[in-house]
Amino acid sequence: MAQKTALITGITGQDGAVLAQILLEKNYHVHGMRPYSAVPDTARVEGLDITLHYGDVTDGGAILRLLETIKPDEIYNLAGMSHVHVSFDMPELTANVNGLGPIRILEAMRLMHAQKEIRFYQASSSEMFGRAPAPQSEQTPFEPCSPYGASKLYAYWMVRQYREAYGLHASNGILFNHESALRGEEFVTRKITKAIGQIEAGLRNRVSLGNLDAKRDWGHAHDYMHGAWAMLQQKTPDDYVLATGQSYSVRDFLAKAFAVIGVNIIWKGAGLNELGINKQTGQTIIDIDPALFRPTEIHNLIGDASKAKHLLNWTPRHSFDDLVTEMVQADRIVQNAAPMKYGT
Ligand code: F7E
Repeated sequence: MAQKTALITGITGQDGAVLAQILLEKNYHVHGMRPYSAVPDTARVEGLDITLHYGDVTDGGAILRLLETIKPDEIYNLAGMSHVHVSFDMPELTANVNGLGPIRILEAMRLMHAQKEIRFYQASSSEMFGRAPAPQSEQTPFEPCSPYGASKLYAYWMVRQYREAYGLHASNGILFNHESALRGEEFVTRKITKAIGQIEAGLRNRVSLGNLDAKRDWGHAHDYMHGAWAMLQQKTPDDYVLATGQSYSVRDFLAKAFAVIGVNIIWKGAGLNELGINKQTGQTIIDIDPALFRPTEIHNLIGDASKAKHLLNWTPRHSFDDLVTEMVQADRIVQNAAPMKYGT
């Protein structure tokens, strides 16, 4: 079989790095598009046999030229303004990158359609479900409650529009939260595991967090990027939810993560005055920072991935316990044996 060529936008993020490794293992030529950054941002893809190109989903001309140059078989659009809380402060940028960005790629594909069929994956998000009651599946009506969720929902509909109107092979992967040791430190799971490593090493005393009672369906990025690849191997484009079907609160994540280093938490106080105390030492290790609460919050996400299980034969291989343990172990400074790498 001829070697395939893939283009990954957002290759410098967690998902881009994990997907690049998966595609290299499958013998793809992997090209990555990355935006200009004044500070080094390629640590996650260091040493991988890939070709990096400057480009940005806000620059339609750059995208078209890139597609004409590398003529990919598959495009994975992982570029995005991915932080939900930040999207409240930058709604226009969020809409431009997450909402219009995919359209610039789809337009370029439309222009090239006569020359070559290109398959397109859009990183849609469980954040589009917002306040819709759990469990959420492909049939659930969307109710986004953040600028991020609304921007992703616009892109979701435009993917379907290009698929139906112009016959493009374009699919939406509606992915619930997915994490790994490569997760950005601004997301709650990695923020917690990074802090645990530092607290254990005596480099800090505590971690400040926002809403501890929000529940998320947390899976492993490696499982989810494998699912993204599987979507583009289908003859017909479609939309799929990827999720574990189980949800845990931030508080549950904290308890499991601290337990990995042998620390039990006792909760004292309530609301903004709540504290997490190290049961063994009596020291405060968790406190609440009101600035970390969002103007509107999603309280509970639980995905129903039956369609992906049935049609893609996809099933998550990592349990919540595996995920938490892997992330904490990777961030341990004391007796840290694990290099920063996603699990297999
Ligand atoms: O927040 C709560 C916060 O920022 C998870 C992105 O990949 O998944 C991710 O979005 C929960 C929220 O992820 C802190 O309020 C408490 O309820 O890790 P997160 P997210 O917003 O769910 C979806 C599927 C995406 O598509 C997004 O791109 O944790 N929380 N305290 C906190 N969150 C953060 N970040 N920091 C805190 O201190």
